[in-house]
Order: sequence, then structure tokens, then C-alpha cells
Amino acid sequence: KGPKAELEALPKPVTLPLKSTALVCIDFQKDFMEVGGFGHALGNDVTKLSEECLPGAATLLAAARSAKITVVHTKEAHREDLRDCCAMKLDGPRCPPEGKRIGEVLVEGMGRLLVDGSKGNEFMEEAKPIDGEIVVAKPGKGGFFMTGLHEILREKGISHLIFCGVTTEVCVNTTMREANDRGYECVLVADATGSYFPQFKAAVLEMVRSQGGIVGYTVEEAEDVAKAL
Ligand code: C5J
Repeated sequence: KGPKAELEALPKPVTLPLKSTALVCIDFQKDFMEVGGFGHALGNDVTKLSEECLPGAATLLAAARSAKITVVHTKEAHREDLRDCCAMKLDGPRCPPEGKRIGEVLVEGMGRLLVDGSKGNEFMEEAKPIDGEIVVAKPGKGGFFMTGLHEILREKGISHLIFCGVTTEVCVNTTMREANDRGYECVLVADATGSYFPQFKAAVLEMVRSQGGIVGYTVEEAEDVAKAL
């Protein structure tokens, strides 16, 4: 019942019932997309990410807002006292030369790495939430871990998720797999997701849609999703 969107997805077409579809924007934060953030602290070239996926994300957001579908934004964020950051994560990925860890400052003006409320933890302008949209702060890579996201989506009767965000092989892939296990139909939009590693992004897209859509579906262009909505 109600309006539906038909998507030319891979490995097969998918039908999205709009009332029960949500757009999920994963971690479009300065921490991953700007110099001085967490992605930079891990030794990545963060400069290409915005160009790669923000125009696509903005297209999806505009389409979702005009179709009035549910919009969710996640952010990877820790509390100021880091009590929600386990020792493994705190001591784990650190890269030379600075070797900064979560909660430390890499570049003045960006604030503490991955800490809620710091400049670097803010959303990118092009993918900022607006009033009425759901914002979920997550201490892990997956959007469902310690967040209540499943309960929020269930209460709204959501069954289908359109995914965009960064980075493709870390938080986007993890969240999609969590969603798949919880029974959501998942669609990943290729030009609205970004990775520091093109080969990892390509591998995720291929993995997701392999074996008849083992973790979900993929669509190449946000514009095609926008037209369908
Ligand atoms: C990472 C993310 N890469 N949002 N987080 O640590 O993908």
C-alpha cells in the first residue's frame, strides 16, 4: 500500500515502499573528511572524499526530504570523558608520525579527535541534519551498536534502508551488515559513499551485491534514486 519507488539496482531491481523506507547517512563528519580530523590522524589523504561522495549525498538528502521519507544521520562520537571508548579502540589504530589517539588534538581548531561537541566531530555542511531528522551518536563502527537505532526504526515501521556515507568499508559496511542481520532490505548508493581506498570501496560494492545480493543491493548514481523517489 502507498507510493513505491522502483530502483534499477544490482543484482536485481528493488521496490522501496516509501512509508517504510529510510535514508541512512553514515558519519559525514569533518573527522573523516577534513584535515586535522580522525581520518587524517590515521594517516589517510582525506582531501578527495568530499568530492567523491558529498554531491551524491546532497542529491539523496534533497530527494528524501522532498519525498518526506525518514532520514537518519549517524556520527561516530565519544563522550568527553571517553567512558564509551573501550581500551582496544583507544590504544588500537594509531599512526606515525603523530600517533594521536581518540580524545587528543591533532590540529588546533579541530578540537579533540572523535569527541562529541568538538569542531572535527561536526557534520559536513552539505550533509547536515535538519529539524525532524534522526541523529544517532555511535561509539562503534556500526550504527546499531549501543544506539537504539533498531528500536527507533522499528517504531517507525521502517523495513528498507538506503545507505550513503563514509567510509565505505568501515562504518558503512559494518552498519549495512548489522542492518541485514536485523531483517532490513539495504541499498548502497555508489556515488554517495566514499573511501580513502578505491579498491576497498570497489570490493564492498561487489561483495554486497554478490551471491544474489547477500548483504543487499547497489545503485550507481544518487540521481537515479532521486528520480525514483
Ligand atoms: C572509521 C568510519 N573509518 N566512519 N569510521 O573509523 O568509517
